[in-house]
Amino acid sequence: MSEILQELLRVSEKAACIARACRQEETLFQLLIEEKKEDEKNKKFLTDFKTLADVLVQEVIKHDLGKKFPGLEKNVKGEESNEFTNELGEKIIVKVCPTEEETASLLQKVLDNNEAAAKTLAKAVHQEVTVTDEAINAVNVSIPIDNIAVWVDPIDSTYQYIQGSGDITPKMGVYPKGLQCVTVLIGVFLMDTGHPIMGVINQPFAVKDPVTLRWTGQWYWGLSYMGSNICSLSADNGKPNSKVVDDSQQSVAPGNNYSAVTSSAEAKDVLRALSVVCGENLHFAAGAGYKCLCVIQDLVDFYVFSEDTTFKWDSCAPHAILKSLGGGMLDLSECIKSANQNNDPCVRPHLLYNAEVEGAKGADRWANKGGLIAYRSEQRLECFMKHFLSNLYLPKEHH
Ligand code: 2IP
Ligand code: CA
Repeated sequence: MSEILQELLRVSEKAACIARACRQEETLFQLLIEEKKEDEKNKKFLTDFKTLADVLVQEVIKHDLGKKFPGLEKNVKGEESNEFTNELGEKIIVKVCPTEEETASLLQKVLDNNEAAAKTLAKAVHQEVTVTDEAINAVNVSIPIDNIAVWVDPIDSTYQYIQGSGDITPKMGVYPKGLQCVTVLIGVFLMDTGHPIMGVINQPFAVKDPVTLRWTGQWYWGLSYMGSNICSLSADNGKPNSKVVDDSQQSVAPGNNYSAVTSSAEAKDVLRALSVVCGENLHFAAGAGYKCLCVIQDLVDFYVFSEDTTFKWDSCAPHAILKSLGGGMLDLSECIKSANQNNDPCVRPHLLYNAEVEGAKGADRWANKGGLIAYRSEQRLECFMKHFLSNLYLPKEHH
């Protein structure tokens, strides 16, 4: 059994429990949706609860992984910093304390003295969470703990987490927005090569009980290391006949051959090319992690995004899972460049996780600068890229 994978899954579930608690416990939900006007803000306290929820979940993941694997916590990285300086210049460090009571009193300091909310949150932070996943018990791969680091996105798709509805109807299985688009992402990579090797995606709001209105989650994991490729989903996803497409038939008109998901923020020329190639099978969805999940679940063939607004913490976990299924995640701008230079298509520009963007500052140091394309099948990728690229640079229509 791979203890590390087991622990990643367990902490992802704890994170999901905290995420659910913040929406389902009334004292916390009120804080989550509350938008304070500038002059209502109490300057002595950290008033942005959504940032606190994010940071706290990240700290729980770091704390629990460090407890089980001492030293690993130093290599757990994410978007959030746990240091806050309020407008009075006081520094507050949000962390998991040794006891629930201590965590509650620390949280009370940053929660405008709201004792009830601090206690509820501390209870979620210190609760015992256990998970059972038969398939994970069968994984027998030893991972070099000294050479691994972890990218964490505690709550991806924060906007949907706060504003999202629980009653969105999916289109061909894909949720364009809503709570289903929220994910907890934990990805492990090798520090020396930057390659992703393990990932967990936890979807805290996967299914809503129509009677109790309570949510249950769903998790997905994958491991791809030294020739071992194991995933919580099988490579054919249990639907062996779901995608029988003969890519060699060039006469088949593009338009319903391929399917893709992208962001509503995608650039116009890319959208135009995607629409030509995918037709009605082009989807839009919120959340970088969720869009990857659509590829992992085989709801679409590709997630394509040309902008630089996804980050290492968004892609590391899904990338590892895609690798375990025989796919991957590439730098889109490098793919376009190498296609133009007629380079060997076998040498693919996989995203790496250990190197900063040169000259960038802040979060942008860890941006997926050249955009990305996520895929499950190498073969389909190759054919898709040909169609996509040939449509990307069509001369614009003259008026
Ligand atoms: C965001 C989130 C957004 C996504 C953006 C991510 O992370 O996943 O939904 O934009 O790239 O960085 P889009 O939905 O347009 O793809 P977070 O919510 O954690 O800031
Ligand atoms: Ca994110």
